[in-house]
Amino acid sequence: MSAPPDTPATTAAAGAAREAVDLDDLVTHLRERQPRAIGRAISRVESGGEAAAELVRRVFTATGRARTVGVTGPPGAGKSTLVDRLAAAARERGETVGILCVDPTSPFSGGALLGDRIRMQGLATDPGVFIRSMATRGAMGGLARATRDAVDLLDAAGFDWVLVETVGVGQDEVDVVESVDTVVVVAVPGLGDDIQAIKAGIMEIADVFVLNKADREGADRTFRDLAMVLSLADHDESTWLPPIVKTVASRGEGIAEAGAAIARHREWMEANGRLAERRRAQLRLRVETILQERMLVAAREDAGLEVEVGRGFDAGTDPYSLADGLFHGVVEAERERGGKR
Ligand SMILES: Nc1nc2c(ncn2[C@@H]2O[C@H](COP(=O)(O)OP(=O)(O)O)[C@@H](O)[C@H]2O)c(=O)[nH]1
Ligand SMILES: [Mg+2]
Repeated sequence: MSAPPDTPATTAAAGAAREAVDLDDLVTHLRERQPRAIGRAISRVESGGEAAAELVRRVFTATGRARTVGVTGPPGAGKSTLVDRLAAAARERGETVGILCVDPTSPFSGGALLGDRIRMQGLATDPGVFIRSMATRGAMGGLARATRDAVDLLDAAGFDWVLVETVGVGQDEVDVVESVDTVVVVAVPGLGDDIQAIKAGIMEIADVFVLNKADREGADRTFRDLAMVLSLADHDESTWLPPIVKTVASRGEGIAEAGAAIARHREWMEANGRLAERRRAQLRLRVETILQERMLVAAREDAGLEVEVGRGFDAGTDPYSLADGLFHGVVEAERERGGKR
């Protein structure tokens, strides 16, 4: 167009063009598995909004190839140690590994600890391994959304494995582990009453149990207790019975067996059409999360949520009527925009 060089319109257009080039570069370098680009891309999905959406849209067709594994369990169970060993084993087979560490209770220590340990084994300088701690800032549910997006990024970057370590088990962690193909639950000996908690909360999501710290007293007993609880669950030929694998992750014992159990689960899922089923459920969950996040943002930005709530409070309006009004406000604003943001 013929606008003078320094009008806001041309500045904005130039900015948008620069953005597009930046995004092209970012995607290209991400696909080349350049660590800096991967790091920047993950920061983008962490910040959420349109920046995250744009990036995921761009890489999505390149996803679906990586084997994704969630590792969850109580703090100190040995999740990081196990992830580290599984990564090292994969590297020995010549496979690449992307690792995400999600610990809402401690934004730094988890990743730092993991980083230190990997560094000790010399994996830190290995271009076949990428490690990242997910930041916890952002809205409720934002961490789970960002983690799912980050799994896509590592998948698109071409890592053979994406391992997600989460400290369990709150809803955020359940959401996170629901976004992987195989969920590994790490237990330790001497759980006692915790077996009940495992039974209640996490039994349903475990595909493989790892009984770590098998060098500790009471390992056999906990193994039997776990097996008992598992045998009580409904089970026939059409369901997967989660295996229990004993490991001493700190000494590298049982790692091959744990890796084999993970591989077996994945093969079973593929052979039974369960992988597609699970991924479809995951897609639905993601869409729902995005819709929730979007609706809230739109209600705040386009329908004046804050002001309306203030008015409603003074007038004694009930919450349903307020939500109705805001919902209509969002729909109205969307129509005026013609569906364009
Ligand atoms: N005795 C014993 N200690 C272990 C084992 N695996 C890990 N640890 C130690 O347990 C501590 C916690 O491990 P970490 O991997 O950080 O646990 P996370 O919090 O679940 O990630 C560390 O000091 C590890 O060295 C094991 O199999 N046996
Ligand atoms: Mg850890």
